[in-house]
Amino acid sequence: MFDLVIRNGTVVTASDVTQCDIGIRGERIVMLGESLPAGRDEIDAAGLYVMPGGIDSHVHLAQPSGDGIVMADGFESGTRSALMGGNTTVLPFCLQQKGQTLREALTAYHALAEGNCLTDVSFHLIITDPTAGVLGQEIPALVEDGYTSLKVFMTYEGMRLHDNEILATLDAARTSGALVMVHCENEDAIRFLIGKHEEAGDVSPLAHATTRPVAAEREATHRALSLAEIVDVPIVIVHVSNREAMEEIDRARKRGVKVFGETCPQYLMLTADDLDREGWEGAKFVCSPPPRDEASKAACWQGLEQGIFDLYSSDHCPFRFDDPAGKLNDKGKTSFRWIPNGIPGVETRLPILFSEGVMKGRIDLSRFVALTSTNHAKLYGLYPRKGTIAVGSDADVTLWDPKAHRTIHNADLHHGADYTPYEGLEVQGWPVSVILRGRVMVKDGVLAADPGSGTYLRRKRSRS
Ligand code: DUC
Ligand code: ZN
Ligand code: ZN
Repeated sequence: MFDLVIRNGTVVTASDVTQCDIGIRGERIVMLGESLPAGRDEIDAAGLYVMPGGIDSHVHLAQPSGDGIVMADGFESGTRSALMGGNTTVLPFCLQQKGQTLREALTAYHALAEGNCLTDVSFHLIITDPTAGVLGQEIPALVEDGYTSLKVFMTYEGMRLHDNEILATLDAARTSGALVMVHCENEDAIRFLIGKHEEAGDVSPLAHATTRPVAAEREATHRALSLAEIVDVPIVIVHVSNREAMEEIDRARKRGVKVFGETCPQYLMLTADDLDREGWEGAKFVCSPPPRDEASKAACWQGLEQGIFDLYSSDHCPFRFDDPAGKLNDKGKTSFRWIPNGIPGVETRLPILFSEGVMKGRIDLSRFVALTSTNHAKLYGLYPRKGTIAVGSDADVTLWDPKAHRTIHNADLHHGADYTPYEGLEVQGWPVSVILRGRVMVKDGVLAADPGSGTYLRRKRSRS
């Protein structure tokens, strides 16, 4: 007897679309086939797409964000929002503060997550202080313990690494088998431009976009790829916003560099004009890299369709808008440079790509699954436990109703932010039910589980 059978659905994986039933026992899928025998529980998925649960491998939760600024989501609200948006696993970032060991950072971050999650979680490590101990001892030991991915920043004073530090971190990653994600923007160029804009009295949210131009992202992307080529190690270029950075990725691939590309909903749906909205409203769209122009949006869509991008992630980095601890903090109201960088999106990531990508014929169902789940699992060491529907995999399943029409309103979302950048967007297709390791967490749009249902995932090395 199965514990749960999902019957009559159209099962979609990154390789196939088939009609079959799914038999689940305990936390795992144990059988796929036609007309499976009865289960203790049954879900009739007729008319629905049955897909692997979404994996969002780029999420910021409870991340320290500077003086008096508080991220709008911790683990409970962030994973609840992820779950309601069709995700079963998220990978947030554990930030090493300068002077901290990675173990200290992890202990604090695990304490925040423990008992509070509604999806499974696993952490990437942000390296801000690559000491000899971090590089020589901690990274190799932590990779063995299942922390198999790192992020480095080329921008933000206090977080950015210089080229010599990036090289040393890439080298430690190569030796230990970690995968490095790189935030590519040229800090010195941005500082220079911020100085110019402030001198000229141009402090509006739009100046956030003009002081972080495509050239600053393109140059840093080129440099990161060159450094990876020199060390001979794979890297992930995260949150790519425009064609020129995409071309750097393409050229590096042709030289034989192993590089993976990620883009995000904001680069498909928003432009710098959104930062120029009335009053200080533009602050709602301040994120880095910034949204660009219509041509960049079209280029990023092309990158999803044609394979420049392997990953589509939210870069959920939520701050409240009308809040002294958020976008409109005292200094944030005086200049763009004090507006915290980041926008919410973990709950809307999948519906946006389903509606704008699949329903509008830009990508097919299997590509949707690859971009939103399977590739994340493969790259970050969770496959085949996660990211597919197969015998032996965790029973992480999302049921999609392709006929559902919704208008996105912040009031209906579950994150801690007081706005969504996609307010009023009409979408077709919605994740109506979500199953996490065999447990029905969301049933017909209604949350049916408590915090603590999600577990921490130790990961293998990347299958890149
Ligand atoms: N980089 C991110 O990856 N997320 C939000 C802000 C940032 O700069
Ligand atoms: Zn980043
Ligand atoms: Zn991010």
